[in-house]
Amino acid sequence: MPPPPAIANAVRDAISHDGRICVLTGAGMSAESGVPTFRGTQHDLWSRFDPMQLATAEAWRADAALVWAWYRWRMALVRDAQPHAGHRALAEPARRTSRVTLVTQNVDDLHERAGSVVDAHVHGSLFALRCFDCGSGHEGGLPPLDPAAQRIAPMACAYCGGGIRPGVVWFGEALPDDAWQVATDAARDCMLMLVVGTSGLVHPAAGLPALARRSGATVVEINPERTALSDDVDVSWRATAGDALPLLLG
Ligand code: BV8
Repeated sequence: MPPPPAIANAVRDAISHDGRICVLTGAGMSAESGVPTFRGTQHDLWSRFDPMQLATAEAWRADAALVWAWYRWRMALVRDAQPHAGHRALAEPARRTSRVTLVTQNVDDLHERAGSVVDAHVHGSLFALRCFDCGSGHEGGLPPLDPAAQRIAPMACAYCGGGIRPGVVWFGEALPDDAWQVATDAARDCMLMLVVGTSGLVHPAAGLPALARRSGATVVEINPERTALSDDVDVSWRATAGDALPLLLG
């Protein structure tokens, strides 16, 4: 199934006019690599927990061992996952032109492992560990994981003894200034924005497509389902990232 002509033409126009292309990805980008989405219906060890509840500083203060076990499970799952053809297709144009800015809401490293340079991880990274209390980075390795463990005491900070947390942005926490600046600049400056695999429910990242559109860009959504963004994009392609991106960019 070829890309819808409107989308193929938008990509061709952007490239032929040497226009900037901003790609915004969400959890759906990693779904075909086996990484569960936030709002999907996966049945696993953690499906009885609500990520919105666990991905918070409050949850960490209340039960850091439960939250840390959830992240250790997610880190191991990402480590075992492989980038798919969609990740690799996104990495191609970036090698050919510096006009592509990749902004991701995802905290995994699948884009990087496919060869992309991620210009902005607006929600941080699973693997950038730091102290919850003093903020010091933690470069050490991780102790062996018991995959069945549902509570794992966080490692202690070498400097202050506080708990080592994942370097992600929890709900209620501010996005990293530098990543957010890159993301908003790219949304304002791009001629085309490809929005791949996001429900458009998490702010302020969910506002990036509207910012791009207000700034004159063509906004394309690639998602097998309708989303909160669908009424405000120029064209939607009901397709998965792994199917659509190789057809569009390969
Ligand atoms: C902040 C890291 C202020 C953690 C994540 C305005 C309006 C309403 C609410 C708010 C607002 N402003 C702020 C808020 C509060 C809150 C928020 O947005 N709440 C919503 C949800 C009600 N936002 C925040 O708290 C943000 N912080 O605003 O701070 C502030 C300012 C100054 C000082 C202090 C504070 C922080 C938000 C970041 C939260 N952290 N991740 C972790 O991962 O553990 S967000 C988390 O959701 C992931 O990063 C994920 O990427 C992200 C977004 O979700 P999606 O990526 O869209 O994933 P989802 O599962 O929802 O959808 C998947 C989609 O993929 C679906 O559409 C599906 O159809 C599609 N799909 C499935 N398979 C495929 C596919 N697509 C393509 N191919 C496939 N194969």
